[in-house]
Amino acid sequence: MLTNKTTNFRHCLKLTTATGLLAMVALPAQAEQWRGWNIHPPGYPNSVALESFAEEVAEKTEGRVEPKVYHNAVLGDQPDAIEQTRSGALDFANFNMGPMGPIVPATNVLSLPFIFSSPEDMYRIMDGEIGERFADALADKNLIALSWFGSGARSLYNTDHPVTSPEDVDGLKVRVMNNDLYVQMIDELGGNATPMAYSEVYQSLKTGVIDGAENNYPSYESSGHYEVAQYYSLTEHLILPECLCIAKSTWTELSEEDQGIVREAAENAAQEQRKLWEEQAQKSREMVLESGVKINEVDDKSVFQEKMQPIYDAFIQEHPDLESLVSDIQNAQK
Ligand code: BDP
Repeated sequence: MLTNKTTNFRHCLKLTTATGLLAMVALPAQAEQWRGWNIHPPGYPNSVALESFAEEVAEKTEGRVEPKVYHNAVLGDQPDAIEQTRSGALDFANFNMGPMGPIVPATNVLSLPFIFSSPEDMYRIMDGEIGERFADALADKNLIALSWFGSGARSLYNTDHPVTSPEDVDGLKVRVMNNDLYVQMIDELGGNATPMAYSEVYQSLKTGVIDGAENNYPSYESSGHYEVAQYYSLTEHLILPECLCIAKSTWTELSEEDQGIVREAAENAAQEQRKLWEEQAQKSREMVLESGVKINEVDDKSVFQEKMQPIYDAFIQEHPDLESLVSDIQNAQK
């Protein structure tokens, strides 16, 4: 025989189950909570654009998807976050194509120094058929590139002197992003490259572990690197696209309608980011100048460019399948 206590418990359980079922019927389907990775602080052009993306997706899917952006790389450094997005542990992210190279070899083409002549050329080419080829290569590694952000041009900076010719790089310890091509790039200029996470650069500059690094104006400013490395030399050796990428598993779970919404929101975010970028690059430039940074032009960039030829040769020898991608980008700028 059942005791009263047990009967009551069973009764309770039945009621709870019934209420639970009712609730399930009455409530709308549960929202998908998306976690988004971002390396930059709030207010940075990419951060603002990612927030707009999240808002537009939440609004247009009527809450079926609720993306949340985590700024300042709190979810891990970039190479880590790329892996997390590939596996679906993270849902979306803004990735630079630099640290993407070791995972998606085709994207290394974008990291060949001086491959793009200007950010405008980069946008035009990435928005067209060539950009789709990169998106396909990313998709093969479980990353869906929805749109392309800009990141200006990267230039060298250091704590000691202006760089006007490759000789000025001789012996400099320079931090680079995690990609062997950048190690070769600094080697060719006679410096010593140290691949290192972005978050470690400030302290390493301060303590003299490295003498310099390379980045665009907004990152040079927002990271505070300009406080410690006050010579910024306009080598403009890399013009790297960045993607707004989604995990393939997250993408394929979406209905066709929601995929359309998400893609459009990503394209809008890219337009916003590109516009904000121009404004921020100006502001950051002025800000670092006011703080005493010495910016110098590099009159003859072709000397730097010529030094990069062995990198192109070795790359094509190692990846003959990517030769046409390299020449298609070059030809699209003639
Ligand atoms: C910034 C990029 C960011 C990189 C960083 C770096 O936007 O994705 O991680 O440079 O140098 O310009 O690591």
